Formats: sequence, structure tokens, C-alpha cells
Amino acid sequence: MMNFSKKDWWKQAVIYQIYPKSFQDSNGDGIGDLPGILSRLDYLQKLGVDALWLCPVFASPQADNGYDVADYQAIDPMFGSLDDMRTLIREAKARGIGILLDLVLNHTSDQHRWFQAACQSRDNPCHDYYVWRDGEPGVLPNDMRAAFGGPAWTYVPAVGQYYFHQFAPQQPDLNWFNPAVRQELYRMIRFWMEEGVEGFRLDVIDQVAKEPDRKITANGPHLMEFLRELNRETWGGANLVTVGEAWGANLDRARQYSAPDGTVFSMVFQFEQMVLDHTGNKWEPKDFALPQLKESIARWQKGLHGCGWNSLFWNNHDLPRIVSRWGDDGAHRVDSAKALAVALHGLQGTPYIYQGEELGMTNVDFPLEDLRDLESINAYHELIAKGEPEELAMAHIHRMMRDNARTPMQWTAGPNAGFTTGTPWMKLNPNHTQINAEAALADPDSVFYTYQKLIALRKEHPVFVEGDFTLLCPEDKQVFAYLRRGAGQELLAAVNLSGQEAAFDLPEAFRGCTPLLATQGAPRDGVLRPWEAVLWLRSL
Ligand code: TEU
Ligand code: CA
Repeated sequence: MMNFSKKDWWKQAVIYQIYPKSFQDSNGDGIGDLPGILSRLDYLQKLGVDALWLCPVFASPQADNGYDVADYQAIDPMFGSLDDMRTLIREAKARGIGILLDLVLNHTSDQHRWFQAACQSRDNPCHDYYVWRDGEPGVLPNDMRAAFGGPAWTYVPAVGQYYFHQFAPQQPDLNWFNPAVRQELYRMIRFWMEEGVEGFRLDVIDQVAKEPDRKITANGPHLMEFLRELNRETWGGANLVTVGEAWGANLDRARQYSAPDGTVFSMVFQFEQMVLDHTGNKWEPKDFALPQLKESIARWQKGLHGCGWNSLFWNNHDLPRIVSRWGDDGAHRVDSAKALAVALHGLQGTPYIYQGEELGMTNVDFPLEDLRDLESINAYHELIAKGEPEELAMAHIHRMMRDNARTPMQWTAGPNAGFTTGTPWMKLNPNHTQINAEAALADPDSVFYTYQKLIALRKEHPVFVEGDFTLLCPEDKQVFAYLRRGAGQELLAAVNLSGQEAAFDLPEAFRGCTPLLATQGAPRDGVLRPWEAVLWLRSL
């Protein structure tokens, strides 16, 4: 049971991310919903997680699956009602589980009443809630591109101007330089705080201070000023957990965002490790090397120790499944999923588990007509237009597409994996007959129980939360091994992130210790089996 009044409770917490559309349907319409989540709280409690981050459930036309919000204070009827949310918050809290909402403060939906008013006339007070530039049809203010393809500017004849959108045209950017906009958002956040949520995830929060005339998107010069005000006007001093999504964060910035004085956020999601296997354009693969990943993780572990806080994740709703990406989703699926889990959960920071990760869920290779995400669909057409052969384009899409993460949760081996009694909004991964929660719960050697154990260990041994970090064998291409030292303990993690046996000599000090956790039975001397992971602990 997490005690949410304890200062910095989130340093000991493990957070579970739910993609509500794909978690559990309760009424047979094929779309996951809040009562569905409610019905799975026992499962989540059994796993041992302390908080649930729900991707947006607010009223939305769903152009970008809820990241286009039409009303921040209303639950989309597709997901349920405000009363359902209140019940979920209450019932989760009764199990020691907090609810985190996903705030999309950079943009709204084009169906939001503010934007509808803004498009009516330049004199409407809501006009300046958005970012407009004069122009003529066909003459764009500049050549900036939107994240989901096409120009970042869309023309509205009624006002004779272009509005700015960093994402889809249905996601107009809010103008944070207008204080009225900021106050509207703060009021809305206070509303949800009063409803009893335990924290927030903040979508693309480092992009709110954009200055399109200077082609600045992330890290605008006024960003920190805005974020400190946001904190003061809302959760500052309230003991909530806040995590900002910041693709543009480097270590310096992350130290400011997660400063221990609590003036901005608890922590940020940074993506340095998540772009190591592509060129910067996610549809262009690049060789991935373990030493590079280890160097990056080590730099962040050391760089934030004592002066900031890390978030730890392999997956989210925008990323492919980690077991397919850096594990082995074939013969070694279970062992590699466990190895990746141990490698991450031994680190300092707050771990996030994305729904289905605890089952070792994998990527899919659906044909175009079964994809649902506007990003992958647009990207496919752009690759084809650039002349990429059909098969190669599809392979690149499959490798990185967000749809991989968004197939429905696999609960049982039965029809639609127990996700819905109706027609699912998105196809299920056909492997749900083998990979599902029911099977995992019945198998003491499943990936599920490795996660359960890792969550419990973090609460039991203070070194997980407090220990510092030393990387071992940095050049080794197979083994990720590190030491954590603090609170009178020393933890050693040794993980073989390859499908071949790897040499590994247990450091002298740990000889004779019984492992805390070993994914393949008693460890052997001097060697790690393919995808084997072991944690050792000793007192200092
Ligand atoms: O994602 C931010 C973001 O930059 C993503 O578009 C990311 O670049 C992309 O997935 C990688 O190709 C956040 C949300 O997590 C995402 O789901 C939303 O679509 C996006 O913001 C817009 O709100
Ligand atoms: Ca439903």
C-alpha cells in the first residue's frame, strides 16, 4: 500500500501505463473504457504497481487517439463518465494505487470550443488562444513541418490566417504567451487535483514555449519561466507525482526539470536511449550497439544522482514493444523479456511498465488496412511517394510504428483475448492464444512474476531507491552489468542481453552470496546463459 502523503513517495513507486482504448472493454463496443480498468484493479494490485498513468480519456474526436482534447474537464462518453472516473480514483486508492492523468497542454483539438471560436473572427477573445500568422492561401508563413507529416500551418479562410500545429492539423497549438490561456489550463488542473488524482503526465511539455517565427519548437527561451509558473499555480507543494514528456531534454535540462526543490516536475521522460537504433528519422534504421546504450544509461544515472530524478522505461504507447526491439520475440521471448526487465528495474529512478510489457507482448506486422495510427499511415504514404519500394516501406513502418504498442491487452486465450465481446477497434496480436495474462498468472516462471518480484524488491531494499551507479565492463557487447551502492547495501545486476552465452566473472565481494533474483535458476560460475539476468545483494 503506497502512502501518498509520504514526501517523495514516487521515488519508491512503480507506475503502470494504461492505454485505455486497448486495455479492457466493459460494454462490448470494442473500445476499452474506465469500468474496464476498474474491473482489472485486482490484477494490477497483484502485480504490485503503485500508480496508473492513463493516456488521455477526455472528450475528443480521437484524431490522435485522445491527444486531441475537445474538453479537458469531460470524460469522453466512449470511456465512461465523470462518475466512472470518480469511482476509479476511489477504488484504486482503496488498493493503495494512485491515478495519474495525461495532460495535453501544448495543443487542443480543432473541435475544442476555444478553437471553434478562434476561427470565427480575429476579434473573438479566444482567437489569441492559438498561434496565428497572416498569409494568403498557398503562401505559408514558413517551411516548418508537422510531426505527423505535411506543413505545420493550416489556412482558415474566415480569418484569412494560418494557425500553427506541431502535430496534426486537428491539433492546433495553444499560445502560451497569452496569460489567459495559462490561467485556463491551471484552473483545469486544479479541478482534477480536487477530484483526488495523485499526479500527472504532461504531454510534449517542452514544446509549449514554441516561437515559430524563429522556428523554435522545444526548449523555447521562455519555457522554464512558464513551467515554474505552472508548478506554482497547481501542484507546487501538493506531493503529487509529475512527469513531463521532453524529447528535447539533455542532462542539463533534466536537472532543472527534476530539481529536488520541487519547483518544476518530479521527473521527465527523456528519449536519448530510445533513438539509438535509428538515424533520427524513426523510419530509417541504424545499427544498435549495446555499449552505446550502456554509456547513455550510465551518463544519466550518474548525472541525475542526488540532483534530479530519472524515469525508467523501455516502452510506451509511442514505441514498439521492447522484446521485439532489443530482445528476442521468438525462441527466447520469455528469457529476453525478463532480462530487459531486470536490466531496467535495478536502476535508480521511477520505473514505468507499459500495459502488456509484464506479459512480454510483442510487435505485430499488420497490413496497412489494419493500422490505426495516423502517424504510421501518413508515414507509409510519404515513404511510397519518396520512391521506397512497398515491401521495404512496410518493413520500416512495422519496425517502429506506434500501432505495435496499441493492440488490445491480451487477457485470455479466448475470443478477442477477453478484451471485448464485440468487434475490437484494432485487431489483436494473433499470438494472444499463447501470450496472455491468464496463462502468465498460472505459470510461476512467467514474465509477470519477474516484474512482480522486481516491484517488491524495490520496496524492500533501500539501495534500489538510493544507491549510486557504477557501470561494469562498458565495452562488453553482450553483458549489461552495474553496481548500485547506498543505504548500507550494494546491489549487483548482471544481465546477458544477447542470445549467446557470455563470460562474466562475479566480483570477489559477491562470491558466496545467494542471488536476490535469478531468471534461469542457480547462476553458473564465470558465465551467463543466453538472456540470463541475476541480481545479487550484500550488506556493507
Ligand atoms: O508524443 C510526442 C511526440 O513527439 C510523438 O509524436 C513522437 O515524436 C512520435 O510518437 C515518435 O514518432 C506525444 C504523445 O505521447 C503522442 O501519443 C501524441 O501523438 C503526441 O504527443 C501529440 O500529442
Ligand atoms: Ca467500451
